[in-house]
Amino acid sequence: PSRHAADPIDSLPPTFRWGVATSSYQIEGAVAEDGRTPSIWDTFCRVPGAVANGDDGDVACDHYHRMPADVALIADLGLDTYRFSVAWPRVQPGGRGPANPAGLAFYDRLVDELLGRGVDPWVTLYHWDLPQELEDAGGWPVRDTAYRFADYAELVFARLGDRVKTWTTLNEPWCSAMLGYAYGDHAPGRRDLGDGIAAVHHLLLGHGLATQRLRAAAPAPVELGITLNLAPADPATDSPADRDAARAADGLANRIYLDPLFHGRYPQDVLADLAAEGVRVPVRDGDLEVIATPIDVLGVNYYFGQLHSGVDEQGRERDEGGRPVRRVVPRDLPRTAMGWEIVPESFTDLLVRLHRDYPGVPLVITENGAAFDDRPDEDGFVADDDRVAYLTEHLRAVARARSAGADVRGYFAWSLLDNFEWAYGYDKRFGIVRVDYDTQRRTPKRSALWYRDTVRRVRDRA
Ligand code: PNW
Repeated sequence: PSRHAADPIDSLPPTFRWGVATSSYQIEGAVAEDGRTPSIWDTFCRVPGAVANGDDGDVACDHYHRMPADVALIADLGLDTYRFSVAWPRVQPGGRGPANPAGLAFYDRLVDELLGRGVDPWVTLYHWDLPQELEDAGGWPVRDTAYRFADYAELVFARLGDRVKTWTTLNEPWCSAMLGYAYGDHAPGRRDLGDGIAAVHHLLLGHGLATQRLRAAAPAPVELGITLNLAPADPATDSPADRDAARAADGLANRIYLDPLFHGRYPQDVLADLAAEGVRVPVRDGDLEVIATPIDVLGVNYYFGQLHSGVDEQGRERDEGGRPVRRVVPRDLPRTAMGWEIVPESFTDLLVRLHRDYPGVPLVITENGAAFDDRPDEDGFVADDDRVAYLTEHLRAVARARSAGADVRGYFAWSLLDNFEWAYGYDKRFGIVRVDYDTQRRTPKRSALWYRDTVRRVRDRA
């Protein structure tokens, strides 16, 4: 085959990792089995109006009882890696104290099932299901939670570390901290900027402490990392006000995580913005050294980019309270069912920018995908050409970023299955495999077959 591939996807190397991702609360169900205690999401789902249709994760995709068949699905798609998360309240009920062997046994079986089918397990330790008891003790705004997380990480590692070689501490601390504690859209539903920022710091501290503990506990080399959802923030125009709005948005979405992780400091401009709101980051001596503990891989979740403006519709740069105007300017671009603008070019820009500003750390796309208004035929098959187009364009964006020097090592589609999409409940479907929630039947969508064929083609070319 020619070295100059017509499709940039065909330039991805033979060593490139191909996978799918899920998370515990979104697929497992079985919320009261084998000693699992409630998480903040079990509680939040019971708050009237918090989740669409009053949906919850009680049953979800019933993955807890269908795990071997779901693993078979992954293997049949020809994928080499599966990214899943461990439910903290399953393996350490209440968030402290001894392990729950029955809860750990599930992940033990999952790992063995994967390895038996030639699929590499990638474990995420925290994908948002904080034990409710820890929330009752203050949650992520409280410093102690970081230490509880490090203990929990060690306990999972002690059981799975002999077979799992890649570990992600946190999934998307922006969502945990800001959606959970500052904006109230996610569990536990608090709305306080100070709580949100304290949560940011304690999540990062927990990440650093856990990284140190796992590194010390590992007998052989392991790959340790964190996954961030990074949101490209571009100015709507070249005006100083719009550029400042984009700077501020980038600061709070991206640099407040990246700078401490890779440069050992919080960005000054973000600290100044927060101080203007009367908020400070609760940093203690030595915290930043812990947070900047070297990692082996940065997980990047990308869904959309946004344009930002510092000017309102009337041309004013200050709101009534004298604060700078901050607003997202919608573009005339196609959107997913989430209302998210489809901007693959921003994905390339983001990866190239990471390579430039935070050089040296390999990148893996730990999530990328889209919800669309799927219409199954009478056999449950979904001809999701919109999702195929989304995934194709975004994989091309990854390949282009690699050609521009970004060290991207792999790609995980979000998600294997339609699942519990947080505050949107079961309304929004991100799966490449359809789930019929009445029968729990799984039917690969056209996008799953496309993904299988693409992976096979790229591997065969090599
Ligand atoms: C991620 N935003 O969440 C999560 O890691 C997944 O669990 C989730 O299902 C997936 O993306 C799709 O939403 C996000 O508002 C939630 O920017 C919200 C945002 C981004 C990511």
